[in-house]
Amino acid sequence: MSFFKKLKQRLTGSSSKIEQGLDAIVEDGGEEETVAPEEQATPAAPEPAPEPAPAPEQKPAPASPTPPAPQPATTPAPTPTPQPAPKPAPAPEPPAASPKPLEVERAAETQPTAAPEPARPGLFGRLMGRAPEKTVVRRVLDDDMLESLEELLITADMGVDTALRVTANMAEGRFGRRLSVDEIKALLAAEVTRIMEPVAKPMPIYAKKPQVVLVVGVNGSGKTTTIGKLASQFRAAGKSVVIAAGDTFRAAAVEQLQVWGERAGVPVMTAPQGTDPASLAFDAMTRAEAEGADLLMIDTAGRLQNRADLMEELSKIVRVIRKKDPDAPHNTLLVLDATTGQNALSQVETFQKMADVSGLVMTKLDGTAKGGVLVALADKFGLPIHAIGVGEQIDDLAPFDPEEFAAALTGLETGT
Ligand SMILES: Nc1nc2c(ncn2[C@@H]2O[C@H](COP(=O)(O)OP(=O)(O)O)[C@@H](O)[C@H]2O)c(=O)[nH]1
Ligand SMILES: [Mg+2]
Repeated sequence: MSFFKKLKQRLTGSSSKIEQGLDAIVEDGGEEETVAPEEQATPAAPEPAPEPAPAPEQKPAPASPTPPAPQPATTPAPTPTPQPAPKPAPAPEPPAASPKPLEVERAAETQPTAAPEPARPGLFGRLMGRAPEKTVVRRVLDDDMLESLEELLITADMGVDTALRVTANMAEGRFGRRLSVDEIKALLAAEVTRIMEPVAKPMPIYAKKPQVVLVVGVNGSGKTTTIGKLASQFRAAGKSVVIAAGDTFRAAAVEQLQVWGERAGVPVMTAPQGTDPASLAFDAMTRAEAEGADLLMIDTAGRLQNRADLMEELSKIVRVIRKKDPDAPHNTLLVLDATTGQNALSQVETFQKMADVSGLVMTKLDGTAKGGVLVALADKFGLPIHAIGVGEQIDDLAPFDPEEFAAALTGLETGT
């Protein structure tokens, strides 16, 4: 099964919420119209969109509001541009320039030719004795409808600011026009894609050995699982990996990581419960260097209840591994649980204060109705989204694809 189908199936929570909401909005105050025969051929054709929304209140594109990702400054020469990123094991090269037919986007870039005037052509069709006519419900895009759309996006966890910006851009140049549910979906998907595209970046891989990947996040967000999945993907890509079970606080966490290590075929360095994770990280670094490993992934505890302790723990790990490599960690991944919704935003803020977060992994996008939070995160922080988790199995981690995500989130039929 293609990953897109899987994502779509699993994002049902989010997409059905938006779909049902849109149905209700258009139904409320919409009118049935006959679909022109030429329109019937392309049912989901979006209204021609204006040029890439000039949106005056747009934030300066959040390219990187934080200190630029910890690009290893000197030693580890980044590999040539097309980063051989973590890929799902069996998956074919994710097409860099995604050649998927994305009518939505193309439409958004082309100037409106002539707005498809709905209504009338039905009569023509009937006069010509054409096939049975189809109808579609369209509603005039006015203030009321915009407000309803804003509310819907807020309930889908996009957050107020992002929801307002998205709806404003959707309305740009279309105020007073009649829109169907499919047309709104296409507009929404195009807008979401536009916001997400700049942040969809696989985790950069450097020539430096070992490349140290520190994984942080609150308890239960999916750090250990994500490390297992990533390790498996790196292994499949021919990389040698060492894992450090740095969550020494809970014995169960170490066992869990050992299981993942076995599944992924990757050695896991452990230390007795209660050991200083920094000394474990140091030992793991020594081993990874001695073995010439490509990657060292360090798991951490996520006890936010005691923020000062956690902060101290993380900074000590960083201090210690920097004794061996001043540029480490080369990546600091923040793992977020999509089901926490808007709370993910405050987690980013908190962890940015504690660590030099270089990228995000969003887990548990399967079966949550809060997938919209990813749009809010991209809009607000602009941190790269390296991968998304859509299940508990080892291959349930995928690169983040904005178009697929937008289609899955909005329930847009793409014919893929
Ligand atoms: N459905 C689903 N469950 C996940 C995903 N990622 C992790 N989990 C589950 O979330 C729970 C917590 O994960 P864990 O890796 O232990 O989180 P940690 O405390 O941050 O290390 C476990 O039951 C995982 O199986 C995901 O993408 N989808
Ligand atoms: Mg864990």
